[in-house]
Amino acid sequence: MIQSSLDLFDPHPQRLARHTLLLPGFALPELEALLDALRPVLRAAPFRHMHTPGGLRMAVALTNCGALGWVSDENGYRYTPIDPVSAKPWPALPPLLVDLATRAAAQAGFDGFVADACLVNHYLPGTRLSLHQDRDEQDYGQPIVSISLGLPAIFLFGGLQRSERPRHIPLSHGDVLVWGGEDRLRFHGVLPIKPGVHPRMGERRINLTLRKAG
Ligand code: MD6
Ligand code: FE
Repeated sequence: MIQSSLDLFDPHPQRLARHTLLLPGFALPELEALLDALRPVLRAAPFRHMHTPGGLRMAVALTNCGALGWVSDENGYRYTPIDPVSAKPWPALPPLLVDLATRAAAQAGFDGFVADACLVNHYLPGTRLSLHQDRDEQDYGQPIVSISLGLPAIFLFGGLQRSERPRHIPLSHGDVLVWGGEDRLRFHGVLPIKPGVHPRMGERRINLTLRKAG
């Protein structure tokens, strides 16, 4: 069968699990505006390598914007209103990002999602993110909206037990993943990023996760 060429430009959402929806290319129409909005955020709160409570330096560099930002140090993981590096509030969440997340969440059946936190992860080739659960937010009834930019990644999509073998989900530049409900506490991670240079983003992958943390 010959695939309609239109499908290449308007791929269908893919339901990966009951409450997990992959929206291929969903962020692409607003990509340049999104990058414009991100630039001042990264100036005010540059990427940094945090440490796990056990003292290990995280391979992923990260920062935040929004009323709350996720931090990790010797005292544990938590959301804080203040960036410990600048000692100022995190930069504001760009309205464009809040709106994109609300629309993506609605497509997945989560109406009225309003993000108050955005964690920004930076990966170089070779960087990985080990299996974890996201459980520092107040209300697990709220979904997480994840936007992938730059180099492609293999997302590890596991189960509610760490021991469950994760599925491998390819994520590309502009893809948006929404998950919540019974999938909200699934273990997940990212395999080491393959070497490469993305035509728009260069030698990196950036992932934005929008959350309702407070
Ligand atoms: C990443 N993402 O894709 C890491 N967490 O770089 C996450 O850890 C994540 O994509 C919760 C929900 C969606 C995610
Ligand atoms: Fe996560």
